[in-house]
Amino acid sequence: MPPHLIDGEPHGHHHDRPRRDRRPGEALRVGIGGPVGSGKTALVAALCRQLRDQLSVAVLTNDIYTTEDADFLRRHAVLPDERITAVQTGGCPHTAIRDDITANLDAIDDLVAANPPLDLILVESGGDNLTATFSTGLIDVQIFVIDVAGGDKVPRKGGPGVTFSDLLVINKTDLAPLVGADLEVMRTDAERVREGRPTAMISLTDDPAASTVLAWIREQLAEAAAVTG
Ligand SMILES: Nc1nc2c(ncn2[C@@H]2O[C@H](COP(=O)(O)OP(=O)(O)OP(=O)(O)O)[C@@H](O)[C@H]2O)c(=O)[nH]1
Ligand SMILES: [Mg+2]
Repeated sequence: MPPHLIDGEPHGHHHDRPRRDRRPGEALRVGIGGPVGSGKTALVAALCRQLRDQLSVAVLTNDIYTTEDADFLRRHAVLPDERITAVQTGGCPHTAIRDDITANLDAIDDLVAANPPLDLILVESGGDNLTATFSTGLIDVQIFVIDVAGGDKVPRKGGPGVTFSDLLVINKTDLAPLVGADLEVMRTDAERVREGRPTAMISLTDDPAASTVLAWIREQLAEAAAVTG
């Protein structure tokens, strides 16, 4: 099944939360959150592969006890080592991206210092549950990634990530027949709780370029460039 955007209107909704003050020339920071195993790191890898030749990209990962996600990205050489860094969050991954974001901000400073001027920084949150969201002091826009294997009830359950993220990604549509998930139900429920915010249904297995998410990121970059010059 091809990737599909539910809401085709790229600028069709109003921002409903405060935004970080981006200074001219600063990288756009995109948060990528969502439950354990939904495909956040796979999406980060896909985006890096697609964007690294045209843009200056860096990645920051948040893991609970390890640096596994950063190690995976390095092992697969999606970016040079100095463009990938990790924060080990200890017990509470959502605290590090929502409440006490100091370690993340320090890590971003380090990425900026170690590299030529950056256009884009992808910040992956430690996977935990449906309640994790990023502080607007840390990122400019956020993507929330859920997957089909979690069941077709997930969009209906809502939660801040599912409802208010700037882009909801429903990944692993290739698994729908295997787990008996109804994609049409997921699409309709997402549409209802999100009230016009966009949703992308994708399969990184079928579309390793993550084309709909990529198009959305390019749109965000263009919009950000128009604002700060
Ligand atoms: N079938 C299928 N598997 C996928 C897809 N996308 C990712 N996966 C697999 O799902 C597993 C988890 O993917 P990750 O990218 O590690 O997920 P994550 O959200 O980063 O996980 P945590 O960081 O541990 O929370 C991996 O084995 C991926 O290969 C997809 O579209 N279809
Ligand atoms: Mg991960």
